[in-house]
Amino acid sequence: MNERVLIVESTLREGEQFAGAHFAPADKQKIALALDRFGVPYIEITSPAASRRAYDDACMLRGLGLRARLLAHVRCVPADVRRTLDAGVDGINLYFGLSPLLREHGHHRDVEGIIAAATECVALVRDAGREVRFGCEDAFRTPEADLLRVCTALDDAGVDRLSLPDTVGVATPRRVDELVRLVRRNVRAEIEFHGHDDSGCAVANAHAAVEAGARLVDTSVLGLGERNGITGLGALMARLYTTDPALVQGYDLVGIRGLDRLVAGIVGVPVPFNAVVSGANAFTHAAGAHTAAVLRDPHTYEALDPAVFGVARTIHVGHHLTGRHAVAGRAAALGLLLEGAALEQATTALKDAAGARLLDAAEIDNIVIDYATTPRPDPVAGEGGQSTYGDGEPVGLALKDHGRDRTLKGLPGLADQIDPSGSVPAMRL
Ligand code: HCA
Ligand code: CU
Repeated sequence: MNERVLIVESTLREGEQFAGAHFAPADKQKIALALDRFGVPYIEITSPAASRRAYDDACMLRGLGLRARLLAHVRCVPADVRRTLDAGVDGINLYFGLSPLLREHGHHRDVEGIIAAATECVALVRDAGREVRFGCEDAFRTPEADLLRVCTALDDAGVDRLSLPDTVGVATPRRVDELVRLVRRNVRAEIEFHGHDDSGCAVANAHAAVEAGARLVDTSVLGLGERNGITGLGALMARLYTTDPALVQGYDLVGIRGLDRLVAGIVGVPVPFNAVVSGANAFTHAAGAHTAAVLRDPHTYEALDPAVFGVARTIHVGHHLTGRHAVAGRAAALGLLLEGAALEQATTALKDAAGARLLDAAEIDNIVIDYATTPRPDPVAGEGGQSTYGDGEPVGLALKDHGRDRTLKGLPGLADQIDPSGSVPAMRL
């Protein structure tokens, strides 16, 4: 059985570098507690040597008594390391730019100079009895010989982990596989991967790193980070779960949506519509052929079981591609019977109306109701009478149309759900 992947959760470090992110101490506390509940073994934070604020925040986070270990991301500068040790973190993630570009335009040290500076700092952390990691910044644009020279030297110096960051998001899964295997063959330390998403491969690259034997992966909630960010926590969980649930054992997958919303709210951005797991329509089926098949067996069009993530599957009913199975399902959810010729007519009417323009919830339900006036003889007990926006607050479903007022109160049937867009009725199965 596969071992679980160890997440180094960097929302409070890489995520803090997202332009526009400002985490007040109370925000950091909320995020750290939520990540701890989620089950991450490591939380990476900004260097306590970076500012008075960063130092105080590190002390505050340490005082929370988290199960997760706190790792500070610190330059290979002895004074910074000492200050960080004073803050009482569990470990230090050291780093140095290795690629010719970062050497030339950044710190101007050669490979031996990098090794000397890093080795001194590794010794300081080890002497203090804390965990120590070295990160080879821009590893994927560094000549292999230089990378191996640095990795083997710091492995000899006693680091617990060596990280291979794809700092500018140029790597591909195949290249990640090669480089992780190459470094692994030559060192004793565990391998960590940190991948940026500039060209859209951050999750795939992290997955490739795991397949190649990396034990740790850096993530942030929603992938927040420099530029367009890094491997997203929720997306990586979904990817790993799909490969083998053992890879994500111990993580509270049901907590992903809450975490995404919490951090999005703090940063002041919406949860992206296409976010893995948390996207508004991540578990919504629309086309008739899909909905009919999903109603028979969800595996037909679902790689992920929404229940694993605490989400309800929804069937979208207001589309010109909506099929009769979805319409019958919606009628059942409303406690009505709709079948045979009436079902065909209702489906045609719905397709025609939805083909002309976007319909709102009431309009769609009125079409269904118009063709299915017979209450279901065998109502299924359920919530009925209220719809919800996503899994958020309930809204009364008062339907007014065709000269009739219909308030669907206490109707038996499957629970209703309306897409978060508010305009599209869907059915929770
Ligand atoms: C940075 C760059 C970094 C470091 C990663 C690491 C990267 O912001 O300092 O040290 O694990 O992407 O290389 O985030
Ligand atoms: Cu980074």
